[in-house]
Amino acid sequence: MLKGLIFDMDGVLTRTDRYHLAAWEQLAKSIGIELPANANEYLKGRSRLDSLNYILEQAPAVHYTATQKDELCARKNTLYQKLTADMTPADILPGIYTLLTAAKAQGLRLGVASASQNAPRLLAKLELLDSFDAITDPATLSASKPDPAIYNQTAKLLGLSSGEVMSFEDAASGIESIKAAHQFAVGIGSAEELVGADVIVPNTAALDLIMLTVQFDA
Ligand code: B16
Ligand code: MG
Repeated sequence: MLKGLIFDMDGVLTRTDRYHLAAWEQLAKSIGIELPANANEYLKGRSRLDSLNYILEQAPAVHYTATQKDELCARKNTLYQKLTADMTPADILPGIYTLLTAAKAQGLRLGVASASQNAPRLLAKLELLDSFDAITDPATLSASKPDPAIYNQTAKLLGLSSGEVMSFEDAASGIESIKAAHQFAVGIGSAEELVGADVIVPNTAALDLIMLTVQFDA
Protein backbone atom coordinates (compact mmCIF):
# COMPACT_ATOMS: atom_id res chain seq x y z
CA MET A 1 0.00 0.00 0.00
CA LEU A 2 1.26 3.46 -0.89
CA LYS A 3 2.23 5.36 2.27
CA GLY A 4 4.74 7.95 1.13
CA LEU A 5 6.21 10.02 -1.71
CA ILE A 6 9.90 10.88 -2.06
CA PHE A 7 11.03 13.74 -4.27
CA ASP A 8 14.27 14.67 -5.93
CA MET A 9 14.53 18.49 -5.79
CA ASP A 10 16.48 19.90 -8.75
CA GLY A 11 14.36 19.34 -11.86
CA VAL A 12 11.37 17.89 -9.94
CA LEU A 13 10.24 20.39 -7.28
CA THR A 14 11.90 23.33 -9.05
CA ARG A 15 13.96 23.98 -12.19
CA THR A 16 17.30 24.66 -10.53
CA ASP A 17 18.97 22.18 -12.94
CA ARG A 18 19.41 25.07 -15.44
CA TYR A 19 21.20 27.15 -12.76
CA HIS A 20 23.52 24.24 -11.88
CA LEU A 21 24.38 23.91 -15.58
CA ALA A 22 24.92 27.67 -16.03
CA ALA A 23 27.23 27.80 -12.99
CA TRP A 24 29.25 24.78 -14.20
CA GLU A 25 29.51 26.29 -17.71
CA GLN A 26 30.83 29.54 -16.26
CA LEU A 27 33.33 27.75 -14.02
CA ALA A 28 34.50 25.44 -16.85
CA LYS A 29 35.02 28.42 -19.17
CA SER A 30 37.13 30.18 -16.53
CA ILE A 31 39.59 27.24 -16.59
CA GLY A 32 39.53 26.85 -20.39
CA ILE A 33 37.11 23.90 -20.64
CA GLU A 34 34.06 23.81 -22.88
CA LEU A 35 31.31 21.43 -21.75
CA PRO A 36 30.10 18.75 -24.21
CA ALA A 37 26.65 19.49 -25.70
CA ASN A 38 25.01 16.67 -23.70
CA ALA A 39 26.78 17.52 -20.39
CA ASN A 40 23.53 18.22 -18.53
CA GLU A 41 22.36 14.62 -19.01
CA TYR A 42 25.39 13.47 -17.01
CA LEU A 43 25.45 16.32 -14.48
CA LYS A 44 21.79 16.07 -13.38
CA GLY A 45 21.59 14.37 -9.98
CA ARG A 46 25.36 13.94 -9.57
CA SER A 47 27.08 15.27 -6.46
CA ARG A 48 29.11 18.47 -6.67
CA LEU A 49 32.46 16.63 -6.68
CA ASP A 50 31.31 13.97 -9.20
CA SER A 51 30.18 16.82 -11.46
CA LEU A 52 33.53 18.63 -11.15
CA ASN A 53 35.47 15.42 -11.87
CA TYR A 54 33.40 14.89 -15.03
CA ILE A 55 34.19 18.44 -16.16
CA LEU A 56 37.92 18.08 -15.44
CA GLU A 57 37.97 14.82 -17.45
CA GLN A 58 37.31 16.97 -20.54
CA ALA A 59 40.92 18.26 -20.17
CA PRO A 60 42.78 15.14 -18.97
CA ALA A 61 46.26 16.65 -19.46
CA VAL A 62 45.85 19.00 -16.48
CA HIS A 63 46.06 17.59 -12.95
CA TYR A 64 44.19 19.22 -10.05
CA THR A 65 44.97 18.53 -6.37
CA ALA A 66 42.20 17.81 -3.85
CA THR A 67 42.63 21.36 -2.45
CA GLN A 68 42.27 22.89 -5.93
CA LYS A 69 39.15 20.78 -6.52
CA ASP A 70 37.65 21.99 -3.24
CA GLU A 71 38.32 25.56 -4.32
CA LEU A 72 36.69 24.99 -7.75
CA CYS A 73 33.63 23.40 -6.07
CA ALA A 74 33.36 26.40 -3.74
CA ARG A 75 33.58 28.82 -6.71
CA LYS A 76 30.84 26.92 -8.53
CA ASN A 77 28.65 27.01 -5.43
CA THR A 78 29.11 30.78 -5.08
CA LEU A 79 28.02 31.22 -8.73
CA TYR A 80 25.06 28.86 -8.15
CA GLN A 81 23.94 30.66 -5.00
CA LYS A 82 24.00 33.99 -6.87
CA LEU A 83 21.84 32.53 -9.66
CA THR A 84 19.31 31.13 -7.17
CA ALA A 85 19.29 34.09 -4.76
CA ASP A 86 15.96 35.50 -5.94
CA MET A 87 13.93 32.29 -6.07
CA THR A 88 10.41 32.40 -4.65
CA PRO A 89 7.36 30.06 -4.46
CA ALA A 90 6.66 31.12 -8.08
CA ASP A 91 9.61 28.87 -9.01
CA ILE A 92 7.85 25.68 -7.84
CA LEU A 93 7.28 23.59 -10.99
CA PRO A 94 3.68 23.31 -12.33
CA GLY A 95 1.59 20.57 -10.72
CA ILE A 96 3.88 20.07 -7.72
CA TYR A 97 1.97 22.14 -5.18
CA THR A 98 -1.30 20.40 -6.16
CA LEU A 99 0.37 16.99 -5.87
CA LEU A 100 1.84 17.77 -2.43
CA THR A 101 -1.52 19.08 -1.19
CA ALA A 102 -3.41 16.01 -2.46
CA ALA A 103 -0.82 13.68 -0.91
CA LYS A 104 -1.01 15.46 2.46
CA ALA A 105 -4.82 15.27 2.39
CA GLN A 106 -4.51 11.47 1.92
CA GLY A 107 -2.15 11.19 4.88
CA LEU A 108 0.90 10.22 2.77
CA ARG A 109 4.30 10.98 4.28
CA LEU A 110 6.56 13.21 2.19
CA GLY A 111 10.35 13.21 1.85
CA VAL A 112 13.13 14.87 -0.14
CA ALA A 113 16.07 12.91 -1.57
CA SER A 114 18.19 15.61 -3.19
CA ALA A 115 21.93 15.33 -3.81
CA SER A 116 22.12 19.08 -3.25
CA GLN A 117 23.62 20.55 -0.09
CA ASN A 118 21.65 23.68 -1.03
CA ALA A 119 18.30 21.86 -0.70
CA PRO A 120 17.19 23.21 2.74
CA ARG A 121 18.12 26.80 1.72
CA LEU A 122 16.18 26.53 -1.57
CA LEU A 123 13.18 24.72 -0.06
CA ALA A 124 12.94 27.61 2.41
CA LYS A 125 12.88 30.11 -0.48
CA LEU A 126 10.12 28.04 -2.13
CA GLU A 127 8.27 28.02 1.24
CA LEU A 128 8.16 24.21 1.06
CA LEU A 129 10.38 23.39 4.02
CA ASP A 130 7.43 22.60 6.32
CA SER A 131 5.69 20.46 3.68
CA PHE A 132 8.11 17.57 4.17
CA ASP A 133 8.37 15.03 6.98
CA ALA A 134 12.00 14.19 6.12
CA ILE A 135 14.81 15.81 4.15
CA THR A 136 17.92 13.65 3.82
CA ASP A 137 21.23 15.45 4.26
CA PRO A 138 23.43 14.12 1.39
CA ALA A 139 26.56 14.92 3.44
CA THR A 140 25.63 12.06 5.82
CA LEU A 141 25.75 9.41 3.06
CA SER A 142 28.67 7.22 2.02
CA ALA A 143 27.82 7.33 -1.70
CA SER A 144 25.86 9.58 -4.06
CA LYS A 145 23.33 8.83 -6.85
CA PRO A 146 23.20 6.38 -8.67
CA ASP A 147 23.93 4.55 -5.39
CA PRO A 148 20.63 3.69 -3.58
CA ALA A 149 21.78 5.20 -0.23
CA ILE A 150 19.82 8.48 -0.51
CA TYR A 151 16.48 6.81 -1.36
CA ASN A 152 17.00 4.09 1.28
CA GLN A 153 17.82 6.68 3.91
CA THR A 154 14.83 8.91 3.06
CA ALA A 155 12.39 5.97 3.26
CA LYS A 156 13.97 5.04 6.60
CA LEU A 157 13.55 8.60 7.94
CA LEU A 158 9.88 8.43 6.90
CA GLY A 159 9.54 5.12 8.76
CA LEU A 160 8.48 3.33 5.56
CA SER A 161 9.66 0.25 3.65
CA SER A 162 10.81 0.35 0.03
CA GLY A 163 7.51 -1.20 -1.12
CA GLU A 164 5.47 1.57 0.51
CA VAL A 165 6.97 4.58 -1.32
CA MET A 166 6.82 6.16 -4.75
CA SER A 167 9.84 8.25 -5.75
CA PHE A 168 10.15 11.02 -8.35
CA GLU A 169 13.23 11.84 -10.46
CA ASP A 170 14.26 13.81 -13.55
CA ALA A 171 17.72 12.24 -13.99
CA ALA A 172 18.95 8.86 -15.23
CA SER A 173 21.31 8.59 -12.22
CA GLY A 174 18.31 9.19 -9.93
CA ILE A 175 16.13 6.51 -11.55
CA GLU A 176 19.04 4.09 -11.16
CA SER A 177 19.28 5.07 -7.48
CA ILE A 178 15.52 4.55 -6.88
CA LYS A 179 15.45 1.16 -8.62
CA ALA A 180 18.56 0.01 -6.74
CA ALA A 181 16.61 0.90 -3.56
CA HIS A 182 13.74 -1.33 -4.85
CA GLN A 183 11.26 1.57 -4.89
CA PHE A 184 8.59 2.51 -7.46
CA ALA A 185 10.14 5.11 -9.82
CA VAL A 186 8.32 7.95 -11.56
CA GLY A 187 10.51 9.55 -14.23
CA ILE A 188 9.86 13.12 -15.31
CA GLY A 189 11.27 13.79 -18.77
CA SER A 190 12.11 11.67 -21.81
CA ALA A 191 11.66 7.90 -21.98
CA GLU A 192 14.94 7.69 -23.90
CA GLU A 193 16.86 9.15 -20.96
CA LEU A 194 14.94 7.71 -17.98
CA VAL A 195 15.49 4.03 -18.67
CA GLY A 196 14.11 1.69 -15.99
CA ALA A 197 11.43 4.01 -14.57
CA ASP A 198 8.09 2.32 -13.73
CA VAL A 199 6.12 5.30 -15.08
CA ILE A 200 7.31 8.23 -17.21
CA VAL A 201 5.51 11.56 -17.59
CA PRO A 202 6.79 14.34 -19.89
CA ASN A 203 6.70 17.08 -17.23
CA THR A 204 5.52 17.82 -13.68
CA ALA A 205 2.21 19.28 -14.91
CA ALA A 206 1.26 15.74 -16.01
CA LEU A 207 1.61 14.28 -12.48
CA ASP A 208 -1.75 12.98 -11.23
CA LEU A 209 -1.86 11.26 -7.84
CA ILE A 210 -4.96 9.17 -8.65
CA MET A 211 -3.43 7.80 -11.88
CA LEU A 212 -0.07 7.22 -10.22
CA THR A 213 -1.69 5.31 -7.34
CA VAL A 214 -3.52 3.05 -9.83
CA GLN A 215 -0.18 2.33 -11.54
CA PHE A 216 1.53 1.75 -8.17
CA ASP A 217 -1.15 -0.77 -7.14
CA ALA A 218 -1.16 -2.62 -10.51
P1 B16 B 1 24.91 21.10 -4.72
P2 B16 B 1 19.01 16.72 -7.15
C1 B16 B 1 21.49 17.60 -7.59
O1 B16 B 1 20.23 17.77 -7.03
C2 B16 B 1 21.60 18.29 -8.93
O2 B16 B 1 20.77 17.65 -9.88
C3 B16 B 1 23.03 18.25 -9.43
O3 B16 B 1 23.14 18.92 -10.67
C4 B16 B 1 23.93 18.90 -8.36
O4 B16 B 1 25.29 18.82 -8.77
C5 B16 B 1 23.75 18.17 -7.04
O5 B16 B 1 22.40 18.23 -6.66
C6 B16 B 1 24.59 18.77 -5.94
O6 B16 B 1 24.14 20.05 -5.67
O7 B16 B 1 26.14 21.54 -5.47
O8 B16 B 1 23.90 22.19 -4.54
O9 B16 B 1 25.25 20.37 -3.46
O10 B16 B 1 18.66 16.62 -8.61
O11 B16 B 1 19.52 15.44 -6.54
O12 B16 B 1 17.95 17.38 -6.32
MG1 MG C 1 17.17 16.16 -10.23
